[in-house]
Formats: sequence, C-alpha cells, structure tokens
Amino acid sequence: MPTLVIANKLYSSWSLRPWLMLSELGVEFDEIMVRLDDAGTSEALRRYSPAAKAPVLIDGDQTVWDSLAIMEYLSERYGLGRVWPAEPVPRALARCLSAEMHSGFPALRSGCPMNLGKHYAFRDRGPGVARDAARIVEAWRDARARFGRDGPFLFGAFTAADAMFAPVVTRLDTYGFPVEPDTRAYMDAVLGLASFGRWKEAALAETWSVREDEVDEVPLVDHRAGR
Ligand SMILES: N[C@@H](CCC(=O)N[C@@H](CS)C(=O)NCC(=O)O)C(=O)O
Repeated sequence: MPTLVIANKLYSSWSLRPWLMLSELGVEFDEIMVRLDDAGTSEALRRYSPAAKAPVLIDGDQTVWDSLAIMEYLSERYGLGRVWPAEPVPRALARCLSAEMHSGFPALRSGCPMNLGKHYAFRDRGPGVARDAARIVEAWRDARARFGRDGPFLFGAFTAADAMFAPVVTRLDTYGFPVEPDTRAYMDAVLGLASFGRWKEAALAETWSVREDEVDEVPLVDHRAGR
C-alpha cells in the first residue's frame, strides 16, 4: 500500500491535492503527517524527501515528491485515463491549467492562505489578488464550457486539474469571494466531495495553529473555536 506524507490538513494546500486524487481513484493508502511550523519540520520531512517538502508519495521503493510529479506517477501507476482527461486536447488543457496553478497565482496564495478552520468577510485584498482570482475563474469557466458537459468538474469527471485547484476553491470560499452561480456550482462540487469532507473533518480536529498561515483579521466564523 502506498504512503502519502502530508502536512497539517488545516493549512497544507499542497498535501490536499494528491490526497484528494488518491482518494478519488479509490487507492488505499497510509498517511504520515508532519506538522508545519515545528522546529523539527524540515528535518522530519527530509527523512522522506530530499526536497524536505510535503507531499511525498512512497510506493514500494519509489519515492515521488512534488504534487504535480505525484499526479503523473498516479496516472501511470494507478489511473491511466482517470487522473488526466482521456482525450489529448482536454488532457493538454488540464496539464496547462495544473502547471499554471502549480507555478502561479502568488498574490492569492500569499494573501489568502488556505485555512479550513475560518470564514472571513470579503474585502479588497489588492489588485494582485483580484487579478489572480479573475484568471482562475476564467480558466474554470473555459474548461467547463469546452469539456465539462459530462459532469460537475472542469473536465466532467474529477481529474488532477480539479485536485490542483481544490485548495483555491477553499480559498475563494474561506475569504468570501463573490462569484457567479456557475463558479459557485463548480466550487460546491469540489467542496461537496465525500473525500474532501473527510479531509476537512480531520483538519478541524487538529489542535495546532500556524501563525504565518493565519491572516490578522477577525473571522466571521472560527470553526475550531473552543478547541
Ligand atoms: N512545489 C511543491 C510545494 C510543496 C510545499 O511547499 N509544501 C509545504 C507544505 S504545504 C511544505 O512542505 N512546507 C514545509 C517547509 O517548507 O518546511 C509541491 O508541489 O509539492
């Protein structure tokens, strides 16, 4: 059985991606959690990966680190035709979008860190955040219009592109971004996945907070209040 090394479920956007993909593929796996923001985080992660980052997939004697490389590995090893869209044209678009997500949107990522424990009122978080959010919504709309007719996800059925964007879906939700009904429907499809529900439940049961992943604002809702 493969093992996925992840970081805190409340905050680790990179870990969520392959965890969702493995879950949606129905692959059974073990998980090891390494806590972020701990004096020993880097050292603990280096035991599993030379890059000292989560996620890391360990499958027999194979170690695969970096979320996108893990998607490719899962496609070849466990889900040919299910991790990426089966047809070449949508598959190329899914890879473009996943790569764009993997290397882009720095303003949204730093201004709106993934935090499954809180909800905030929407506010203007600067032009970079607005630009990133607008591009993401445009990318989702384009994929859905061209290839999404057979299901609620970007390419109909759930693929790696949805897994890559899942943390951004949570960010738009957490920070109360106003979105059109088509975007909300896509977000609800991701947030409504049973696998995401299991991840979130475990996230909310975590008792640790990471200062640098918390914005300095009073939330509308603190789902872990009292913990
Ligand atoms: N590009 C990497 C990014 C991985 C990453 O930055 N992971 C964070 C957790 S969300 C991490 O391991 N942080 C620990 C550290 O930097 O010490 C990927 O796609 O997997």
